[in-house]
Amino acid sequence: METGDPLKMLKEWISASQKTVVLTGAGMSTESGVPDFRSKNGFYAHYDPAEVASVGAIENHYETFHQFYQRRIEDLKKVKPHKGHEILAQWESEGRIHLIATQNIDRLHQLAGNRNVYELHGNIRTFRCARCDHPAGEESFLAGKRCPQCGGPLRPNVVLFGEMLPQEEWRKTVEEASEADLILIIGTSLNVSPFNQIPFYSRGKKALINMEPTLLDDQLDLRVFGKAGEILSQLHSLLLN
Ligand code: BV8
Repeated sequence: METGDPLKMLKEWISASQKTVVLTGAGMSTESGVPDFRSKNGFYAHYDPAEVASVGAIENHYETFHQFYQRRIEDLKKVKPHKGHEILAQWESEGRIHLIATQNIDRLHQLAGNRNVYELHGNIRTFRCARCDHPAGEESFLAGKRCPQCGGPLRPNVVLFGEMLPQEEWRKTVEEASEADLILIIGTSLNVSPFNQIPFYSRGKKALINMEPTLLDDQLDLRVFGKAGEILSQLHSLLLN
């Protein structure tokens, strides 16, 4: 772990990096008003992940599953990217960052203007039948409709616990990470695998911007504690000078 002012150190690393891959989690979106999962007032304080975000949830607790996603979809209609998202979009256009691999399903990175974004935990903007995979629309899902093809239950195209991550995006993320000289991890508890393994495909430096320590801090090279939007704004100002 490095010593000295972590913010200035991180600014130097970003400045010097030839290839930076950014990994984000729910902490990247809380300043847009989207709750995270494992903080004290996060989603999992009110919902059991096994009941709402696992494959079994659809078969055994469809009502709770449907309510969980219905609420998140409705809430997302009111949120927009914050300063931190906008800075990451500017950094992509300036060539400072190469790729964002996100666990978030809110598409705020894309709304802010980032084009190289891999959604490794899917999204809640597109839907399908949980039984026959027939594509479905948001309004059908929100209305609790069944699949017109087979009568099965509808679901968002998120990656639930026990499901594989999208293989092509996963392969490309691992490839980019293995060539990166800086992995910048923002707003995640690094609880969930295999996403939390991505930093370790890189031989480069691994830096964290987060409100609190994560499970893997002892394997990281630098940590800046604070709010993503604020830290990214400070880094942005430092990089301008
Ligand atoms: C798979 C649905 C294999 C989408 C989610 C036992 C031990 C170890 C692993 C396992 C195990 N049992 C099962 C597993 C594997 C499992 C897993 O990792 N479980 C963990 C939790 C124990 N993983 C899987 O099942 C994955 N699939 O492994 O498949 C396989 C192989 C063959 C065949 C079939 C399958 C699939 C992972 C599922 C991902 N989907 N939910 C949704 O509804 O969103 S997980 C859920 O957690 C979300 O997706 C979310 O993206 C993800 C990670 O959460 P974070 O983003 O990190 O959010 P969190 O709240 O935890 O942390 C936020 C952090 O930000 C906090 O530290 C907070 O302090 C900070 N913060 C907050 N605000 C700010 C901030 N920081 C800065 N600024 C702020 N403003």
